[in-house]
This record gives sequence, structure tokens and C-alpha cells, in this order.
Amino acid sequence: MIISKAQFKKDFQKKMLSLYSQEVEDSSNSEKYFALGYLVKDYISENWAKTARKYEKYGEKQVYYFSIEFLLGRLLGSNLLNLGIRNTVNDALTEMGIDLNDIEKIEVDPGLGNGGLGRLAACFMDSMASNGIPGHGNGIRYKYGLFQQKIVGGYQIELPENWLRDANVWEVRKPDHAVKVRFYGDAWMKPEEDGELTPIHTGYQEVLAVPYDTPLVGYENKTINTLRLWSAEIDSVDSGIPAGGSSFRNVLSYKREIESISEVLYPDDSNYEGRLLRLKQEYFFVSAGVQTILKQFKELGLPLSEFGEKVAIHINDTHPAVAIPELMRLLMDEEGLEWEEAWRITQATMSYTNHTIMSEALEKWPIDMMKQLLPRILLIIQEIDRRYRESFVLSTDINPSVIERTAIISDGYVKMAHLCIIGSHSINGVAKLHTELLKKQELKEFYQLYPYKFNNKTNGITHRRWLMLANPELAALLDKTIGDSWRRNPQDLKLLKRYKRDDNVQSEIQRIKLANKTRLAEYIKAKNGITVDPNSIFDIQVKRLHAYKRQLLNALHILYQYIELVTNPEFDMLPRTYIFGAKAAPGYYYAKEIIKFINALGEQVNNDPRVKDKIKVVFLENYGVTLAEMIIPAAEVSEQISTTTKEASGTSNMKFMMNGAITLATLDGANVEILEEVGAPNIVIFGMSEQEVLNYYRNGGYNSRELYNSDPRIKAVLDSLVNGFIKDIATEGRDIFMSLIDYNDEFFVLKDFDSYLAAQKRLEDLYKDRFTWNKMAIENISSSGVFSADVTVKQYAAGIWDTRMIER
Ligand code: 26Q
Repeated sequence: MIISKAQFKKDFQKKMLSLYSQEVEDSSNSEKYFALGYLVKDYISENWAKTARKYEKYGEKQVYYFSIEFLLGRLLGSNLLNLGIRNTVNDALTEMGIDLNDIEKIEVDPGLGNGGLGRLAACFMDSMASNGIPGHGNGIRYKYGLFQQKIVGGYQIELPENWLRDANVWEVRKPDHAVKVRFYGDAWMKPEEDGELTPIHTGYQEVLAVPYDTPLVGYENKTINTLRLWSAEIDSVDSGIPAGGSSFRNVLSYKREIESISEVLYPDDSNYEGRLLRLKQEYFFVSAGVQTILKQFKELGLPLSEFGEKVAIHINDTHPAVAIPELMRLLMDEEGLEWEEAWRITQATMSYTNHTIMSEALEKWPIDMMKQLLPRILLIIQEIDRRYRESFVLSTDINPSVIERTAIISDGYVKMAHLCIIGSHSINGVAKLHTELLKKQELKEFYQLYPYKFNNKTNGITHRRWLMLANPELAALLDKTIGDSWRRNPQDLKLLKRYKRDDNVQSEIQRIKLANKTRLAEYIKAKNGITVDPNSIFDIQVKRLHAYKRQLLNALHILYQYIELVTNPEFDMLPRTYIFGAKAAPGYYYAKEIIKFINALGEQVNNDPRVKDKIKVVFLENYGVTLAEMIIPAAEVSEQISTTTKEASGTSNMKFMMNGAITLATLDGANVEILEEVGAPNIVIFGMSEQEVLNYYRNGGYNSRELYNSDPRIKAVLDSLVNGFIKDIATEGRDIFMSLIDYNDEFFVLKDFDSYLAAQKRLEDLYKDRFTWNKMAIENISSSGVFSADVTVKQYAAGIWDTRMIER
């Protein structure tokens, strides 16, 4: 949109008056934030309604991205940017003596996700809107987001994230669009006189699902899509009399039970947790979403047979898998379709993304639990399973054990990934390697049955948030050097390649990096009280804490350097600042021990005069989207060191690359494609190959104790964990030692240790030659355009959803 500074100032003053009955001059930063937020929401509103009308008018196919997490990050900055008024507003506010940055800091970062999967959903929302793809989000409006992390005495402490305490300016509550979701009761097929079977569901509890809509603003294209998040509320007291009657006390506890559905985000992003409440959450937002989509479709007046041509529902991991039986239920029980037709429509509508090959994360629900909570849905799943098995009766070339292994229901469980593959027309992995592993390992038998369903869609990140917003100085340098076409067409970042040897561009890149490092150093000083030198190498690993991500490998290398520094007079190294940020799932004991270890190591290294400030170790608490926006632009080394085959894709690797960091990586996930894009001289690769890892997992033969006994560096490092050399980690040091030696080092930390050390040394040598380093940084920035989520969502639109982009 176009607006003058003068008009904006007027609007802002007026908004302040109407909200707080006071002048801007007399307002606090918080009041300024709310006035500005509500004003920006007004600016958005007009095109929000228009976008919906435009989609309707052209009969566009709509995509609904179902995800149990959306990790949006703050919205004021990105909405101003995407509306195209950020500079105007910034200038106008400056003239009024107001710093936009100070106002933006008031916004609470809505943490409605754990990590990669939730952030991917948010990046996709931004990219769909920005590319005119009619794509909307469907999820849960958790009252409490992911816990806030505090570090106390080196340990992680979790505090509730009450992000809605003050108003959320971006959402609109739509009580008139509330729908009812049914839980519990009994379901069966009742035989009629004509021999037909009618589904019956009685004795259910009804929960009211109330939608809150948040606009998703496209980049300078007038498109506003919608993120719809559902909140659970008590319907009316008489529509589900609580057990024990409707006394005041019973009603209160009943209300609490209902509201608990959308109360809190599960903080575990790796281990599947078979809690009833989680299953409730899944069905709750899925049923509300599918009901609404069907209602809206019917308003078009088209025959139901065309549903799949007008609607695509995307299932983000298996958490929304019950969308498949729910659509079947609505088409049959409510709309009267036959099974075959309902099934054809359902498969045409649904598509599914897999995000993990770790078996402990695969969702499966006990049949009994499903029968209790979702009796009608279970009947449908049982029928899908029965027909699936039956479809093989005539095939002679299929082994019965294959049918049993791929069935949806077996061993007393409902396997959600199997439901998704059988019930949809597309399943994709999130990086080339990951998709190949799905095809040849984890889902091999499904791949043989349905090769045409499998495809890859490598993840991406929005370059608007992760470059334009997070690194405005780099963005400005790009504009100046190669023009601003990269903002709309991120692959135009390629144009920067010509400047990789350019003195001026090189020194500008280095200057901007130093400025970003200096800002981060100030933050570290303020938060952790640690002095770090902005001229040291900033080496960063930020992501969820998980054994397979191997923060431990990073920490053991630091410990190695520390031991060398204090014992070996010959040893020399460039000064380095190691920065970590990571939340551990509250119940993940081992991950928490690693946090403690890193903090204890930092405490000791940072204060040991013999280190002479060559090493600083910083653990930044409460890592999340907002912190990432400051940390990533300051990085020089991007640690992407997961055990090969374990990280499906990774996305922080892409964010770092786009900001000119050099990736230190295993050939895992999307690192493989980063290597392909940037070329071997511009990335540092180490570690086991896919084949080596798979061989060990299949045939065994790895013996970590042998490495401990044969490699004196490993011995020295591990011994120092348990001999008191590192203070204050008696328990943690022993447990970590045991995991690496007694339990044979599941993630090959020791196996890769030597190769990692060598890679770290190569990196240091490269850094000594600033010309080479800057050239590498420029190569990385200019090769990062394919990792824009714009590219990814266009591939989804063309290859899976069959949706068009509408003209701007
Ligand atoms: C499931 C059941 C019960 C409770 C929690 C969960 C649950 C919640 C979140 C399981 C998994 C997650 C999140 C997984 C995740 O973030 N995976 C990451 O997805 C990224 C985007 O595709 C990839 O880049 C990462 O490699 C992958 O680890």
C-alpha cells in the first residue's frame, strides 16, 4: 500500500486517541505498540476482505495447511515490511522522536511451536501469501506457548509462556463461525430394514471450537491470507451435562476440562507421547477445520464430486492425520455419499509431509484410546484398514507379511503415518536425502506399492524475515550492489556472485558482519555478563537440544581445545566465541544434562586466565524466533553437525547460509543440497557417510570403547568429564561418559570426533585468509536463493496441490 508520512502520523495520533484517550507524546512504548499494531491491522483489513472475494470470484482452489504448530514470530515488523510501508512508518516515527525498534520489542513472540516443523509452517504461510497462492493455516490457539527457558545454576528451568496476557492485536475472534466437535460416546452401524447400515453416534460430549483469525500479509501484492487458530470453549451447560450433574462445581471442573484442550502446546518435538489430551488436541482442530472447509465449499453451490478440485488439505506430519477419517465421516454421515465416492474425494484432497525417520517419533495410538475418545472415527479407520487389506486378496505377488507391516491397524495400535500414506495422493520428505531414505528404508514397502505418491520437497525459509528483516544492512548492501529484484525473486541473489572478489563488496560484507557481531556481543554482555570479542570467530549452534543433533560433539571439541590450551604450550588457536541456544524437552533428562555440561564448561573456560580469552562459551537462554533474528546475522560458522541420516532437513542451516555464515556440516538433510548449491570450496564437510551409518545400524560393529582406548585426545576429553577437571558436573559428566562408552555412543559422536577436529582446523585456516573467507561468505549468500520458501511453496503448488498463483 502507499501512504504518506503525513497521513500515517494523522492515523497514528487518531488511533492513540481512540484507544487510550491521550496524545502520542504522553504515551508509553507499550501504548505506542498497541496503537501502531491496531492501526496496521486496520490497514490490512481492507485487502483481507478483498482477497477472500477475489479467490471466490475466480473459483480458485484453496489450500489449507493443517499443522499442530505455527511458530510465527513477531508480526509488527513483518507486516509493515510486507505491506510496503516499513520505511515510511519508520521515517514518520523518527520525525516524531520514536524509535520503531523500541516499539517492536514490546510485542510478545507467539511461541506456538517447538522448532523446525512449526517454523516451517510459518515460513510457508509467508511465502504462500507473498506468491498469491490461496493458502491458509489451520491450527490451535494455545493459551500457553512453548515454555520460557531460564538458566539457573547452569540448569534449564521452564516457566509458562502466557503470551496472551496483554491483548493480541493481530487476531480477530469469530464467535459466529464457531463449530462443535464431538468426543466420547458410543458409535456403531445400525442395520436398517433395507439392509443398509446407518452410522450412530450417541452419548458424545460436544466442545465448542471458536476460531481466531490472523491475517497473513503477502509481500507488496495486496494478498492477505488467513491463519485460523481454534480455541476450545464450553458450549452451553446443557449440551453436555458433566458426569455428576450440573452443579456449579461440576460445571466449573467440566469447563476446565474442555478448555484444557487448547491450553498448552506439548513441549516435546521428538518423542511421541501417547496422551489422551494430545489426541484430543489433534481431533479438535482438525474436525473444526474440515467442517468449516466443507461448509464453505457448499456455499459455492458446486457438486461434492468436485471438492478435490477446489480444496487441498495438507497434513503437516501425522499430527493432523485424523483429517482423513474426518472428511470421510462428513462426506458419508452428513452428506450421504457412498464410501467409494467419499474415498476418491478424500484421497484427491489430502497430501502429507513426513518430517522424521526416527522411529520413536512415529505416532501410533492404542485402539482402545481411540475407541474411547473418537468412536466414530475409529470405525472409519477400521473400515479403511479392512479395505486396504482386502485390496490385496487377488494379488498373488504380495507377501502377507508386507500387508501386516503396512496396515493401518496392527499390534493393537493405529499407525498414523500409514493412515496418511494410504489416505492421501502424495507423501513428501523435506530434503532429497530424507526422501530417498524414506523410499529405500523406512517406507520402502509403501514406496513399492505406491511409487507415484512419493516426492521430495526440500524445505525453505522466508528470505523476508530471515534476510530483509533480520539483516537490514546486508539487504541494503544487496540493493545497492545488484538491485532489489532479489526481494521478489530470491534466486536473483545469484547476481551477487560477480562481486565475490570485489574489494568494496568484500569489505562491506565484513563490516556488516562485524556490526551484527558487535550487537550480539552487547546482548551477551547484558544477559550473561560475559565479555566477548567481536573480532573473535563467532561459531554458533542454535536449535532444539537433541542427542542426534550432537551439541555434545561441539562441546567436546571445545573441551579438547581447552585442555590443549592449558596443557600444551605449543598449541595455538584463533580466538573463538562459541554460542549455543537450545531448549530441551522438559522430560528429556539427557538433553538437560548436556545443557548443564555446556554451561559448566563455559563457566570454567570463560574464567580460566590460562585460556587468555582465546575461547568464550556462551549459552543464550530462551532461544526462539526473536533471538534467532539477532543471532543468525552475527554468525560466521554455522554448526550443522547431526549424525548423518538423522536430521530430515534442518532449516537453520539455510538461514545461516543466507546471512553469509560458513556451514560446518555432516552430509545430512539439506546440508547435502547446500553443498550442491554453494560448491565444495565454500562449505566445510566432515563425518561419516550415509552408507557407513546405515551399515553400522544394520550390521553393528561399532565399538566406541575402542576409540576411547586408542585415541588419546578422546581419552583425555572423556576422562576430564569424570575426574573433576570440569567442576560441578559430577552427575552429568558420569552420565555423558556412560552414554558414550557403556552405551556405545548411539549417535557416533566419538566416531566423528577426529574428522570434526580436522574440519574445525580447516575452518580456522580459511578464516586466517580474510579474502578467501569473505569470498566464501559471498558465495553462500548468492547461492541461498533456492532455499527461499517461495521456491518450495511454488513446488508444492505445482506438484502436489495443483493450485495457481493469482495475479498481483
Ligand atoms: C508428536 C506427538 C506427541 C507430542 C509431540 C509430537 C511432535 C511435535 C513436534 C513430534 C515432532 C515435532 C516436530 C518435529 C520437527 O520439528 N521436525 C523437524 O522438521 C523440520 C522441518 O521439516 C526439519 O527441518 C527437521 O529436520 C526436523 O527435525
